[in-house]
Amino acid sequence: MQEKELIKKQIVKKIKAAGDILITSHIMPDGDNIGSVCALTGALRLCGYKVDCALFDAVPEILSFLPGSAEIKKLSDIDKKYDLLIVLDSSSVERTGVQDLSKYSNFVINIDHHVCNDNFGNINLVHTNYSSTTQIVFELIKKARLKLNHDIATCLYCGLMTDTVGFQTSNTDENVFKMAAALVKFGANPNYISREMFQNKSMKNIIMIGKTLSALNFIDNGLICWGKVDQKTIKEVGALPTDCFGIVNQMVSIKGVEVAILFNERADGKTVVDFRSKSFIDVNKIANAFGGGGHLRASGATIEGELNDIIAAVVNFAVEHIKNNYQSCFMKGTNAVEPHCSGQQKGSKTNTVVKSVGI
Ligand SMILES: [Mn+2]
Repeated sequence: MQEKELIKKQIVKKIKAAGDILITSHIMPDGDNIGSVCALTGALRLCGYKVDCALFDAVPEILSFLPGSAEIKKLSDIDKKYDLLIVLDSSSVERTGVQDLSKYSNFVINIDHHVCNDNFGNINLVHTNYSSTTQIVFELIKKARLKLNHDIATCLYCGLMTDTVGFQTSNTDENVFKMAAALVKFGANPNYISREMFQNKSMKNIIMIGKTLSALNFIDNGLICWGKVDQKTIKEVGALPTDCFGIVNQMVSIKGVEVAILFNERADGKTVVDFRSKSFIDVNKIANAFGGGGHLRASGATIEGELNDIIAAVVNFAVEHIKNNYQSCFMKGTNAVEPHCSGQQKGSKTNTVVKSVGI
C-alpha cells in the first residue's frame, strides 16, 4: 500500500510538471473506459491543465450521454507529441489499438486494474483488487486535490457501476460503496445513469441476445455454458458490433453455470471470445492460453481462424483446464466429469465435446 501511495505521489508530480497531457484508453470502449477518460480529463481541465483525450475507436452511442464524451478525439487524428501520456484501463500497449505510444509522448503513465497488466508504462499504477479504473482515478483526483463536479461524478459513477455490473461483482467492497456515496453527494444520479446504461438497449441487441441464448450449449450439467454470435446471424439481423454486447453476462446468470464462454465472430475474420465466471474459476488463466486476459471473473481474447475451429479449441481447453485445476467442482455432481451435451454419446472423451454438439 505504501508503495502505491508513493507511485500516486510520483504521478501527481509528473502531471503538475507537464505542459500538455494526452489521455487514452483501450479499443472497444466500455463504461469504465469512457468514464475514467472523461473524469480525469474533466478534473484536470477544471484546474487549468492543458489536456486532450483520444481513443482508437469512436465512442459507442450508449456512452454518448457522459459529459465530455463528445470531446474525445480519434487517436489517428492526433499529430502532435505531448509531455505526458496517461493510459487508462488498458492491460497492454496493444489494447490501446496502436503499436507504438512513443509517437504521442516520451513518458507514459499506465493506470489500470487488470490482473494481466504488463506494466508497459514509465510509471505503473495497477490495482488488481480494484473494481474499476474509475476507482483509481477517483483516488488520484483526491490525491492531486483536483476539483469534482456533477459531470465528473457522473462519469466516475458510470465506470464504477458498469465494471461492477451494477454493484454485483466479487470486488464490490466497502470502498466501492463509499465512492458511490461520495459521487452521489457530488450530483451523480444512480437512477439516471443505470437507465442510460442498463435500460437503453437497441431492439437489435435484444434480438441478438434472444437468438444467442436460445441456442446455448451446456457441458458438465451446465457447469460450462458456451454460445456463438456468427456473421451469418449478424447479417440476417443487420446488427452492429455494439448490438452484440451484454450476452455473456446473461449466460453466466443461468442457475448452475459457473463459466460462460461467448464466441463473437467479427467481420474481419477474427473471433472475440468473452469469458465470465460466477464464483471460483479464474477465467483470466483460460483467456491467457489464447493470448488474452482481463480479470478473474471476466476476461477476453481475440483469436484468428475459422469460427468452429476456435470454438473447438477454446471449449476443449476450458474443459481440460477446469478438470485439471478444479477437481472439487467436478465431484459435486454424479458422473459429472463426462460432458453432458445434448445429443452427445455417453462416455465420449472431452476432446470430442464440441464436435458432438453439432456446430
Ligand atoms: Mn475496467
